[in-house]
Amino acid sequence: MSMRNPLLPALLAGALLAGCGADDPAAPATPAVAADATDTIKIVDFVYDPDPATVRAGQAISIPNADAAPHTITDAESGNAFDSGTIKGRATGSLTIDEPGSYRYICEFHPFMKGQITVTK
Ligand SMILES: [Cu+2]
Repeated sequence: MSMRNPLLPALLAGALLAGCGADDPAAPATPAVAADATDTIKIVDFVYDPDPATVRAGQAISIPNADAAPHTITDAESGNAFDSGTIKGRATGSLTIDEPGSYRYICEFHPFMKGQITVTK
């Protein structure tokens, strides 16, 4: 019996190639919903940041308003699913959304201010 197996190098090479090939599919996109979630939406120069935003249901969102003007974060569709109420200039508001979903919102005072928020469980 010979130790030399003419197929062995080919088998090893095949195993190595298979191992390499398996690396790419083995690196799936991490479900980063939780990591992307924020608890703060800033308002600076009449712009919401981040936009779009992802938050967790029931999580209090802090809304620091850096402008002199008052702003709100108000549900753009029904107008009453959520509403931060008036956040005075240089003040910080707060908002909690309990119902998971994807929402568009506006500023009640400046309807040209638009944002999107995704609420995850
Ligand atoms: Cu505003």
